[in-house]
Amino acid sequence: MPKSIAGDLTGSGRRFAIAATRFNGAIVEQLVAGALDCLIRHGVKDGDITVVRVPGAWELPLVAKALAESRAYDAVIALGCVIRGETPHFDYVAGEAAKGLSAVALASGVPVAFGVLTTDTTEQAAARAGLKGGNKGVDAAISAVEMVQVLAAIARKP
Ligand code: INI
Repeated sequence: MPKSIAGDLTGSGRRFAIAATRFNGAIVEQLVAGALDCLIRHGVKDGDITVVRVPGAWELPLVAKALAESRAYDAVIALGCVIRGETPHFDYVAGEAAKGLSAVALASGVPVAFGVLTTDTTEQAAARAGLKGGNKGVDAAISAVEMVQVLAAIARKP
């Protein structure tokens, strides 16, 4: 019988930092609302959540690094929105945000959830921020909770 390790979706007693961009703020605030609601519904206390605003997606990795290295949080949730139609440097901003956030998680050992929408249009972004059902902030928050738990389970059962 193979051994199995899985993280449950219990967030109680855990601390989370949300880094959210001001750029495309109307959409990103919907992601923040979704992430907060999700964390609370999974048992995280209000006071165990910190929301940090950053200018844009480009800045997310550096702030995620500072949050992860502070060791004050069990996971970081990065939320943002990069829309291709609105920027000729879409690929740089979106690509570097993704690469940087991944690098922070690997270097720090602290889970960093990728809740950055990368879409062609504002309509697509709004749809993924709750307008049509799905909300990337919720997805990122639940991934963060699961990652905290799966890493804790691995540490308990080497
Ligand atoms: N930042 C975003 O978060 N989303 C975008 O779509 C975007 N566009 O369109 O350019 C964007 N640019 C700003 C960038 O993230 C930095 O804040 C800026 O370059 C200053 O460093």
